[in-house]
Amino acid sequence: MKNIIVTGGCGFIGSNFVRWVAEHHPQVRMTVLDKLTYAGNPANIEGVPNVELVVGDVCDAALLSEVVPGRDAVVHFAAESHNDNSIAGPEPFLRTNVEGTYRLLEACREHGVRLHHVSTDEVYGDLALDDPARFTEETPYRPSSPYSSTKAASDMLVRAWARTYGVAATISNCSNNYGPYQHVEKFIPRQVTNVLRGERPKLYGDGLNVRDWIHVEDHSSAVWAVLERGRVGETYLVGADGERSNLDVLRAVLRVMGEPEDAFDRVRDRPGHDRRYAIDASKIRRELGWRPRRADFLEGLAETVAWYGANRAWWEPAKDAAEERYRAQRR
Ligand code: NAD
Ligand code: TDX
Repeated sequence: MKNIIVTGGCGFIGSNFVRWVAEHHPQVRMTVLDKLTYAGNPANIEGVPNVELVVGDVCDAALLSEVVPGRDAVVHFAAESHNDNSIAGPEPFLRTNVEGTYRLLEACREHGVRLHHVSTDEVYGDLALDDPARFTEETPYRPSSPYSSTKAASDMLVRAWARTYGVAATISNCSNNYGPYQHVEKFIPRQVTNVLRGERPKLYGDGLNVRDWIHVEDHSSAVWAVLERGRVGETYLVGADGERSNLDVLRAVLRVMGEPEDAFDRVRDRPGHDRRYAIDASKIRRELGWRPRRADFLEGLAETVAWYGANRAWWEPAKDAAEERYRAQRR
């Protein structure tokens, strides 16, 4: 891997991946292809060596036929990624997540380029709180939200193109990421930036929903492991044994920020809200020797809180618009 395209490389995970690759594999040249939607910020990759930014849409077949040929791989992070937005307006999710993945598959097929598709554990639906099971690569797809159903559709396209046309594709399905540069609409940054602005955090429903948290650096190293050592045609689940209820996470945020643990509001629940996600990452550990290095959640959380405190100029311009969207959704 010497020359790769990173779609969505100005978003949260894509930009962390770009910075991680630049640090750990400085010989790799990266072209970031990003539409710069509300979620994309070129400042996220400013100053990173060996990176070129092409502003454009993954649905633009003509553009793909210019940038894809001759690459070692396309690493596909670009997506509409927020569940609440998908409930309020699903159309861009269909376009970017489904049609965009289709266009990339066609470009990779035509030009014989490897594709790594970055996906989510949400394609498996949810588990009950008391279910001992965790998701594995064999769990049947059962997505619940417009967002997760479009990600499930994109995974299916990748599998079909790999089997039918022999596209050299791999897929990773990761659990909930946290860390620096995450958009203020998402759970942890929303609560941290609320506290920083003197506003109360907002917890959906009873707050007992469980997410399986992983630091974004560990997701980056997992995607790299699949790119370098993954078997073409395979799917790898990525997680760091980080199951926690939203209530626990919120109380931890409040503790780290020196606030009383009950200083938050309960608000209307998300329609169709998935109860619990949990990943069994044995396959990527066993086959690729991947290990999470940032598995201490409370340490990573404290560092993330400090990052938002030190980077107000990065998140403040996006905060009012994000809260306006929530007001319209009344969450
Ligand atoms: P994000 O919303 O922060 O970033 C998405 C990026 O894609 C932005 O830079 C945006 O400008 C770009 N983009 C959107 N539409 C585009 C288009 N049509 N063409 C080109 N670029 C476009 O998302 P994220 O949280 O960084 O997620 C990245 C990927 O990882 C997504 O595919 C998501 O499904 C997956 N994922 C996310 C998580 C998580 O916890 N956030 C977990 C597992 C998987
Ligand atoms: O204000 C909030 N209050 C709240 O209680 C917000 C924004 C969220 N929540 C809850 C909903 C979820 O149970 O917190 C949990 C996490 O919410 P999000 O950050 O919106 O993440 P989630 O819906 O779990 O999806 C995330 O992980 C999987 C990413 O956004 C997806 O892109 C990824 O695929």
